[in-house]
Amino acid sequence: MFTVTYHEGIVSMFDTNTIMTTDYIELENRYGAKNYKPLDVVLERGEGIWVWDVDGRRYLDFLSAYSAVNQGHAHPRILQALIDQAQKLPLTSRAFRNDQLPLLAQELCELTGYERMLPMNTGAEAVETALKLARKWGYKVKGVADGQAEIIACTGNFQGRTISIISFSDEPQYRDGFAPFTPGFKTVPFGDADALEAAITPNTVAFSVEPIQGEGGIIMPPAGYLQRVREICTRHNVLLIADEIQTGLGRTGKLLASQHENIRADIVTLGKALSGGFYPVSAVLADNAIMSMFKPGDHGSTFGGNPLGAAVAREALKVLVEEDMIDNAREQGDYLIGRLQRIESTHIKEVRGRGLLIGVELYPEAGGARRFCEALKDEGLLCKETHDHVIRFAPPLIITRQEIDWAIDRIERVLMMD
Ligand code: IF1
Repeated sequence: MFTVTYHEGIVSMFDTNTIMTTDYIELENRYGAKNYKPLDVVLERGEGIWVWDVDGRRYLDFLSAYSAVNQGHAHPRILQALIDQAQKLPLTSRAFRNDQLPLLAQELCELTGYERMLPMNTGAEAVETALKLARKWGYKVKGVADGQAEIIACTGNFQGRTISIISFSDEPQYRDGFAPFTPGFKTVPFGDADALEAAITPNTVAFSVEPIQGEGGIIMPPAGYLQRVREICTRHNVLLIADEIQTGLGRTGKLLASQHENIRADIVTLGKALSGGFYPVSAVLADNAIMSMFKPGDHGSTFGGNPLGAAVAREALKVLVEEDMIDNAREQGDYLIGRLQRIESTHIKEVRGRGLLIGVELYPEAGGARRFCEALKDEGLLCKETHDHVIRFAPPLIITRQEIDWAIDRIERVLMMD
């Protein structure tokens, strides 16, 4: 039975000492917008690669909150940075300066080799910032007629959910019911450098690409693609925007996925693990020639660059480097991909990925990836399907070989089921 208890005027229908998974699911179904179809697991605690649900069951997190907890859940050093700063000064707005943003700016620029950074909050805001930066550069530097700037993106992209970003999405569900769309975008097939070159016009100001397409299904580019894209953009005076919000910060075994092909984008967007999963922090990186397009008042955000987020991001970057998580992602990712490739399941069409960003594509006859994710949940491993037939495996970058072996035993058992 329910007991009605009041907490500062908020009526809770449940006694939170006896509430169970099904109660939480019922509440969320009753009061929450249905904009997701999550697995029916209700989590209440996380530590490292492990999370626990309200019934005390432990799971290995193989999604890492879509690569936002590369450093592992509740990393103690980042937690302490959050607590320390929260007790001092969480927010100033950019009307005033604070003592954390300048240090994050220096540390992030020195780590990535870019001259300037612009702090935002969500990944989508960073992508929108990059688009605005590219358009303004197009008008002020390249000389594109006002209002004529074109930006090229790739089919199969996922770079956020704002109306301008879905304006270049080719996923019907992400667009359905949200027209009219922002003009000035076109798409070319991901991986096809010739198609990119053919699509460039004198009004093209930028090409925006994920080095590996995440939500598109962990789609790897052909070898040399990013190098050809870099050469084409340079030759046509088109800015190369690399969306590293999911692939960056060690996920693929290098600081930035672009580094696997030794290319340097003109603009880079970061997010997710930039805060270790504690707080929305995103950033746009560029050199002075591009970032100087923004004059005071051109662009901003209430929370962008706030001291709490900056303090958290500083520590998140420090632990990523000091605890050697990037090399571990490469080493353990190679091991995990190798183990997955040796699973002799008739369901598996392809195992692909780099570092700890891995997709296992199933044949359509397998009946869709969701049921395998449900079965893996029951085995104590949390992961998420993407685009029906791909299971995404993306554990925190701190995972050990022994923990991968624990996971593989369960993945193999589930993928061998009918
Ligand atoms: C959802 C996945 C989806 C991103 C890249 C920008 C953003 C994302 C490469 C925007 C965000 C999240 C959004 C979340 C699910 C997840 C996701 F790819 F990571 F799995 F959807 F594609 N660029 N990806 O991956 O960042 O505004 O969310 O901070 O919207 O369902 P955001």
